[in-house]
Amino acid sequence: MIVFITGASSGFGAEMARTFVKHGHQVIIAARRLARLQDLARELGEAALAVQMDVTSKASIEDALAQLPQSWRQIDVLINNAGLALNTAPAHEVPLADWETMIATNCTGLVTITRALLPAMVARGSGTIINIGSVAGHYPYPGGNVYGATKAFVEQFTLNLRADLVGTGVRASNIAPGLCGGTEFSNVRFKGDDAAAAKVYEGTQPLTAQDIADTAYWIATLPPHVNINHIEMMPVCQGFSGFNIKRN
Ligand code: NDP
Ligand code: 8X3
Repeated sequence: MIVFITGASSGFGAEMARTFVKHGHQVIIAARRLARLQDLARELGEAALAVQMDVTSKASIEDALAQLPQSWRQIDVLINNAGLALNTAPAHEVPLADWETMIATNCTGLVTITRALLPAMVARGSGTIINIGSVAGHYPYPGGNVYGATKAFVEQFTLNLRADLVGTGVRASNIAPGLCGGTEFSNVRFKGDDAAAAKVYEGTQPLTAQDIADTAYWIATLPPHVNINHIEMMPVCQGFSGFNIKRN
């Protein structure tokens, strides 16, 4: 299989690339930081192709796809993993620019690349799209505001893809992980405050990028008649809180 992975310069995306290559597949690894991708491509050898791409730019997506060598163009699996959370400030304080960046990356970027690759999958009668959502798309929490909303979009977009793709042979799945350590997610969210990022995982045994990669690999390699619509994952140490009630 040829697997196109967005956000492969770090975290889940890099681990997914390693996992698919370990099982004999080819990966197109895309992100903005080309040097990181080139390091990973060197590690993975000829089975990996590094492609610089900013999913917030339609032109960048179009350029990246136009430059794919002929032998890499039949993409079997698209993993829409590129994404980010910015900030944990409440809605009335968070900079609007942070919201705009999350929407541009997690929603607009995801649909733009999906729209670009989907017609060829439908024409071939096979293909798998795996979107990376979040538990934040199902459960609200303070400071989750637009991040959670973008991941709810990912969930509903995936289900609506399913509605359109019935009978085409093309599959669509949403993986919604909870607390997952060992990636740059919180470093990005806290804008380089690595101490604050580390605190998120203190005293926990979070999910790992390998857990997510194994799940993506499992979904992509199920028999072609099986579609996982959505799968929600949490570490055993994570659960739910009650409703927050302000009392006088
Ligand atoms: P990382 O920050 O480690 O990885 C995010 C990846 O997205 C990087 O490779 C980054 O590459 C890429 N990316 C960000 N913006 C863009 C852009 N504009 N264009 C192209 N690539 C971009 O985080 P994770 O691996 O943890 O997160 C991966 C996905 O999983 C995200 O969608 C996140 O929301 C989701 N998630 C994470 C959880 C967690 O707890 N870690 C839990 C649930 C969901 P570069 O900067 O080089 O462009
Ligand atoms: C990342 C998980 O709980 O930080 O999507 O929103 S959480």
